Amino acid sequence: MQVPNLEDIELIAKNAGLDDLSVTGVEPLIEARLAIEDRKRRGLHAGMHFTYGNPERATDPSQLFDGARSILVALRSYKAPSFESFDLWNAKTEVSDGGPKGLVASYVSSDEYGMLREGLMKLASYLESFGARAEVVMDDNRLADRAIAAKAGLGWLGRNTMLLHPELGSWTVIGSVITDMPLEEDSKKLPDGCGTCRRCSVDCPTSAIDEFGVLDANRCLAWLLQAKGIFPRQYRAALGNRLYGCDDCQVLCPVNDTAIEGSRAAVPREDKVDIVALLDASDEDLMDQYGHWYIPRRRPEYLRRNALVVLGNSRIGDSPEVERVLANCLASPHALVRSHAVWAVLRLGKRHLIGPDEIRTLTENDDEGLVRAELEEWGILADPVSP
Ligand code: B12
Ligand code: SF4
Ligand code: SF4
Repeated sequence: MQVPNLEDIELIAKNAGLDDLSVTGVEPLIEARLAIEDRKRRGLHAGMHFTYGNPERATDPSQLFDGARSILVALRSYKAPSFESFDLWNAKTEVSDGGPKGLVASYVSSDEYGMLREGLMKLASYLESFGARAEVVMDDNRLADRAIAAKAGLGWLGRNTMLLHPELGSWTVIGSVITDMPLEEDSKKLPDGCGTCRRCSVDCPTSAIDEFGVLDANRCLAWLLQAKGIFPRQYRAALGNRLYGCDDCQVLCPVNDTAIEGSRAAVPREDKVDIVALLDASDEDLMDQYGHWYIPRRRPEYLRRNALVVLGNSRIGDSPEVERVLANCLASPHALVRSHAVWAVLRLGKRHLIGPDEIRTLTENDDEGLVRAELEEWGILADPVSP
């Protein structure tokens, strides 16, 4: 099989919006496997599946297909959020003239995964034109992306667990093309560049990073926004205005201070969401607008759950619009939504929205006792009708 030279591959990658690329082999990622198993054993994965579902497979790229020999690992750099949109140490929802806004993490504020996939597909087609087999794998349970990128020498794994590229920083998404083509390896493992810095550990709003490179997903806001069930009460205030994802441990990272921007920008999407409009939207509209997010069980009530926590954190005073949507949420058919509406109402000091009639209807169809538990937390009698 004829093998193309790396310069040509790099040029195609660059033109396809990929900002760095390296070639590595398919040997197993032993340290990564041990790391995943360790997090699992300690319960730090918070029940997530992803690479934790089958650590052995996720860290053995040779299993991707019979005959796989080389991996092109690519990074796509995306735009860092503007510093002004952050209120890092004082969690509170931004309240502007247009009402409270929820913040969307930068990697989804434009279609970065779409652009990454497109770029990787172009690389795969190029290899296929030489008669090779080539498959794209990105953000997939079958491969630990950061570990393969670190092995390919595209950066080091930082204290915050991100892959830190010496020039692009951590504002990158990672993907690979696996091929049976015998490409020459050009990777060289980079040394740790974090040194004695501990900023991400110190400033994470929920102290989710204690040990170097170990994330406790039970505390990580990025995960809690995607997890099923109630949003844990102890982390609601810390959520501040984050509606989807969390960028704090990157915004604070000094390596990102000098990060250069990628070559091709993706089409921007929303980076701030109007919370009142979200809570007013129908199920259908919510899924149309935010269906590209990871939403537990694909159920729109989880978007409302998260939006209600954000709303509760806003310091909005008198606002008929806000009171109207809160009253609607208190009457939601979903106990999950009602329980978070109770929290938001009481956190905003709007106790008058919960009268005796509301208490009665709130606790109906509350099989798991979610609303009752919330009312009890606030010292409100949950069941005035029972004997
Ligand atoms: C599960 C997951 C999450 C979980 C858990 C994250 C975590 N830190 O584990 C949650 C939902 C919290 C999450 C959040 C985010 N995620 Co995420 N996530 C993933 C996913 C699907 C799997 C990650 C994984 O395997 N975790 C398992 C743990 C144990 O891995 P780890 O902590 O990274 O540890 C690795 C290293 O320690 C390594 N290792 C340890 N020792 C050694 C030694 C050597 C020599 C080597 C080579 C490796 C190695 O082994 C481990 C396994 O890779 C990947 C996609 C994928 N398929 O890989 C994206 C991914 C990691 N996420 C990504 C992003 C962008 C994010 C967010 C920034 C999104 C946001 N803004 O909200 C946050 C960042 C939070 C953070 N600090 O991690 C990017 C990261 C890009 C980058 N430059 O690092 C990825 C790679 C997706 C992608 N394809 O681009 N994510
Ligand atoms: S994503 Fe946010 S909550 Fe998670 S570790 Fe980073 S700073 Fe902490
Ligand atoms: S904030 Fe400091 S310790 Fe954390 S990842 Fe960045 S350089 Fe490393």
